[in-house]
Amino acid sequence: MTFDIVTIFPAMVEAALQAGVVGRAIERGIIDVAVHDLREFTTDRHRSVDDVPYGGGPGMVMKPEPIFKALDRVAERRGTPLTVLLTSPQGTRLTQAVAGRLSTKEHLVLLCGRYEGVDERVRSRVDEDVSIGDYVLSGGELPALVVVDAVARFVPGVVGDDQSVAEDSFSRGLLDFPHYTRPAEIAGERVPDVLMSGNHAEIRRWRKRQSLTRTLARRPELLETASLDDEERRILAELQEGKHGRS
Ligand code: 4HQ
Repeated sequence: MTFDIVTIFPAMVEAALQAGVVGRAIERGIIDVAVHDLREFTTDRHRSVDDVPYGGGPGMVMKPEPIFKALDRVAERRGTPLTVLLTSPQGTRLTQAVAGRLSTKEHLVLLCGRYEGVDERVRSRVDEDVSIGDYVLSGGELPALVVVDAVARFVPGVVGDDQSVAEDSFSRGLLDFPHYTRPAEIAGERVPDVLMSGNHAEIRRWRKRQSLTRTLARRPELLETASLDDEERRILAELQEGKHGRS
């Protein structure tokens, strides 16, 4: 799978892509990510990527020509079909399900908006707007990186065996259970005995109960769509009857 990120801050995006799971996947050639400096597609002396809004008002608008040229270049290099995403607060909210759907595309292009946004005519080249949440950011670079990270994790081989995508709490629609590592006690707080018991069936049940308890307390709406197995349904029923305490 390939990703092309069109931005006026290529250094910011490139730095982030070198870290962690995504950085390793790029090194190994499992995904290919190219970052395109929008200014390279300008033709004027000042390399302008923005201009004043028609109709007046505050702020600047991203000029369409450099964006069209950048998209033409990406299409030339990658071939078709290209899926062009614009990061915008008006977009489809990114969820684990949306990330999974986007991971079925061969070539994703992420257009990072800055200023007040892009000239509306850029839309003719955009397949979908994507939002990472309801808050205002100063540019689309962080959202683009979020999309690449969440989508790339669905590409086979990107996430190592020991991590496992299927067992990711969110893939199952539940919040994660608590994690502990050594030491067994710190600042008077002990690791729960069950985790040191070596009883793997009981550990699995404890983790399920923890996930369900947290989800019920913090994100009860997730339970409406979560895919629960028989044991989880039983534990949830118990929790809802108020049995077995609070945690
Ligand atoms: N912006 N999710 C302004 C966002 C955003 C978000 C992106 C702000 C682009 C021009 N994008 N521009 N939230 O706040 O995706």
